[in-house]
Amino acid sequence: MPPITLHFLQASRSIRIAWLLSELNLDYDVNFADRLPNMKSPEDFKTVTGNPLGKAPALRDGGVTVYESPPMIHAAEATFMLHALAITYFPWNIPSSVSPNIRQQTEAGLSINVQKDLDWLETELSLSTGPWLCGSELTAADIMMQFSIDFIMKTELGTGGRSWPKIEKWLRDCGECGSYRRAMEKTGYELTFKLPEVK
Ligand SMILES: N[C@@H](CCC(=O)N[C@@H](CS)C(=O)NCC(=O)O)C(=O)O
Repeated sequence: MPPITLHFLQASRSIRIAWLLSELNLDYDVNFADRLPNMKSPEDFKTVTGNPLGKAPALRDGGVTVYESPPMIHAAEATFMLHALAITYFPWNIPSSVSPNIRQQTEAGLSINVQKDLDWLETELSLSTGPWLCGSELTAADIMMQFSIDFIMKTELGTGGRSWPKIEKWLRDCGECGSYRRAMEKTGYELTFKLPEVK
């Protein structure tokens, strides 16, 4: 039996990984799931994949499960920013005839993904062997992720008033990192992003 299992949700990004494995001539098993009528994946599929975000694809290689490819660098944009920006853009574009109640319900629905993402990052940081996302050394993953997380935390987009202590410590460490401070001094950068008032 091949040691690799691809958790494959139909009509999804899962095809990327099937293609990649195929291109690499790697043998693999496939755990298929069809989408539910609401286009979500079945609950048991989410449990089986081992992906705490409950998304596909996920790939198990021996004892290791990988999701988000390439991990963290891709996730900074394609997961964290995508989910947060949906909440940013929504009030800018919603017709003023839509009731406040519907607006609140929609924002609450969109916030679920942001909070799941932050829960995942909190877990990753608790599993790290050092202060950074991938252990004791600063990597591109930290540098990519820092802006996304700083943006979400400062604007409180979708955070629902919750706190994530490990993420907050990691953000402070990023802020105190010598190369970050040098980049700030050179560019005059500061993140002061005020979301416009909703009409
Ligand atoms: N950034 C992630 C996105 C994963 C993702 O959002 N997958 C969708 C399918 S394309 C999914 O699992 N949706 C089902 C659900 O949310 O229940 C990646 O590239 O792996």
